[in-house]
Amino acid sequence: MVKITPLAAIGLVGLAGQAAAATVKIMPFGASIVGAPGCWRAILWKKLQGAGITNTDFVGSQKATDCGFPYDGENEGHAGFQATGIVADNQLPGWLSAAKPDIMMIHLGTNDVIQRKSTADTINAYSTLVDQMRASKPTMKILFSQLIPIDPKKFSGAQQGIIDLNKAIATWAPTKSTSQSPIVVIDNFTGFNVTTDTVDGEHPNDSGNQKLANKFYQPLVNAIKSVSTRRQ
Ligand SMILES: *[C@@H]1O[C@H](CO)[C@@H](O)[C@H](O)[C@H]1NC(C)=O
Ligand SMILES: *[C@@H]1O[C@H](CO)[C@@H](O)[C@H](O)[C@H]1NC(C)=O
Ligand SMILES: CC(=O)N[C@H]1CO[C@H](CO)[C@@H](O)[C@@H]1O
Repeated sequence: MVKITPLAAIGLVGLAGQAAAATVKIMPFGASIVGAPGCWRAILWKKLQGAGITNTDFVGSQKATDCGFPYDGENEGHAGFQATGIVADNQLPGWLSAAKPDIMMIHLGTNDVIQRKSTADTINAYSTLVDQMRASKPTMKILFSQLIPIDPKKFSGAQQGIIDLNKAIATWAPTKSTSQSPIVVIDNFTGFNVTTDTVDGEHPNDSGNQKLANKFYQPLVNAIKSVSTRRQ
């Protein structure tokens, strides 16, 4: 972190190149698919480095897990957590104020479905969480992933719950999106196969991690650019 004196700050206003290099903080947010181990985040970080996008800081109270190579792995992925539970326990505001993200990258709700929370209750929880994100930063950029499928043989009935919640996310997100704080929906369901892309019918394997990284990549690059060009 470089300390910017008032004089240098004035200089930055006119220098698009330097302004674009300002650090953009990204909070990956969700449950075990995000955090434990969540190696799609490592692959995603590596893709950003490969593209020369290095002005990022992944943030959150959870540390990097071992994904075979070093990467910026802080995150807010809490194994077993539900969107409805995070709201009930009012956990997000504290995580946000500790880390101050510019971008939220979210895959959250699989445990709500497994624990039979209704689609409506989970969507209501999402709305509260988005309000909390905007209370932390009014211009928060929000990447909201639809949920990857889970194996219906292992989680009886849950597959349909995932499909229902994904449909609800697609209709809810545009109503909650604003121009200063857009919600971009990322379709992580289509093309994801529980047999070949997960280790256990739920958590992504190498192939699934690659797919998640690929789906998140371009929306994340767009969000990083929109944050860094706005910065002064
Ligand atoms: C997933 O992969 C398995 C094994 O290759 C295949 O039998 C199945 O049809 C695939 N499912 C989907 C939804 O593509
Ligand atoms: C998981 O990913 C690897 C590497 O892409 C693949 O070869 C394997 O068949 C996948 N499935 C399981 C169940 O590990
Ligand atoms: C099953 C499911 O939720 N599929 C959705 C995946 O995302 C696309 C585009 O966002 C939707 O059209 C599908 O219905």
